[in-house]
Amino acid sequence: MTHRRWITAAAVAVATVAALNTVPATASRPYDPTAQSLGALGLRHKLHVGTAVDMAALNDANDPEYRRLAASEFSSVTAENAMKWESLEPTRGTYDWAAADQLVEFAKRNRQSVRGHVLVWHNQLPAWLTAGVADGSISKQELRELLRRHITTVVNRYKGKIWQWDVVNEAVSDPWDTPSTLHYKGFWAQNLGPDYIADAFRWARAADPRALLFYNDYNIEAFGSGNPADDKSQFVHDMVKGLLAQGVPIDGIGSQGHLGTQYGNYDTLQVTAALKRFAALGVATAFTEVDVRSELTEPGDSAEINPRLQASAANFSVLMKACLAVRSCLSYTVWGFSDRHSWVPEWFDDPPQGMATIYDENYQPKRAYHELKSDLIFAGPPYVLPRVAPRPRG
Ligand code: 9MR
Repeated sequence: MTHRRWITAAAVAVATVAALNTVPATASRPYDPTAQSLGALGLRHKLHVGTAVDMAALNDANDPEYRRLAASEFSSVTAENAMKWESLEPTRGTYDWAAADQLVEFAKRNRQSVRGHVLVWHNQLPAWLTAGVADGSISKQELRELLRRHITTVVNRYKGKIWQWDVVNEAVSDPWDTPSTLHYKGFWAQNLGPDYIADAFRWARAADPRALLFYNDYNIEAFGSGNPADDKSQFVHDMVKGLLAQGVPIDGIGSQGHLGTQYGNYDTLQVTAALKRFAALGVATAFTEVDVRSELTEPGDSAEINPRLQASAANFSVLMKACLAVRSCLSYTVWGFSDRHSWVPEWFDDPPQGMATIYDENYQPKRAYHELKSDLIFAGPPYVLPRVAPRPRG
């Protein structure tokens, strides 16, 4: 090889290594991607892999493994409950920031991004608020003002520290609700009408010009009939399109990703297509609350557990591969990382459900964890390229 050719070859090799963001192997330090965390492997693709954090578990001195994994395995965190209105303002006029502040500090110490969850939702509202509206002591006009003040106060407190805010959560009904035609549901729509959605995004933007502002919902992982009357993905798509046309500063659509192995499951290309349709609106996307639960009919029976572990892993992987395939998909967050701390068994008891996360109750990684890891390791150009984040809309 001539000197010149050799230099060219060396330059190409260096550029390739840089592009893949990998560490070259040496005899003394063989490169082993399986030893890397999900968070580190995700960053090869500029993808944040995150988890929801349960503050009680994080602070439990008898459960140090929770804190260790929350700190080391993920590049992003979400407060599972600590930033909800009932947690922040349990008594009217008195904010309790302790837990939310603690999570933001934890993230900073561990160089993690924070997804803020959640500014406007019909659940986990303070009792003083819902009771006041119910007994008429809080008027509609006052309610709107209380919402404006809440959003402004919370966003302002964490200004510059939150990467993505879930501004509005779960505003749309499901086909099993009454009426079955999809509509704006819940406390806020009932009391303020659907305009609260545009208002909320505008108020959030006014308080933080840099955070990415998301609409977040479940059962929008794939499109269905394409009719917004019964296809929730289409409804959300059309809603966001309408908001953008009105100049509302919405930057992203969060697809929660609460799946169950007992349901018909999606395939990767279906989910990829859904993300692309959202992305075509010009917004970012993210999986924000991924878990895959199973019915536990015969606990301990390996003939049942094996297919459930396998199906759960496949579902986690479908969402990850779809996310990797679409450059607008900025983050992939699991809703709790261990079966020891998961909302699922508390919520679904007839029949009991569980096994929804990527580590078992003893913090041993499950098949789902290994599949996510392989997805991150084996992905790369030309089809999987680094994420492209939008500039926050003014
Ligand atoms: O995981 C959360 C659980 O601890 C709470 O009790 C529950 C109360 O509504 O909310 C859970 O988180 C929800 C999230 O905030 C929004 N999407 C659905 C999640 C699971 O219910």
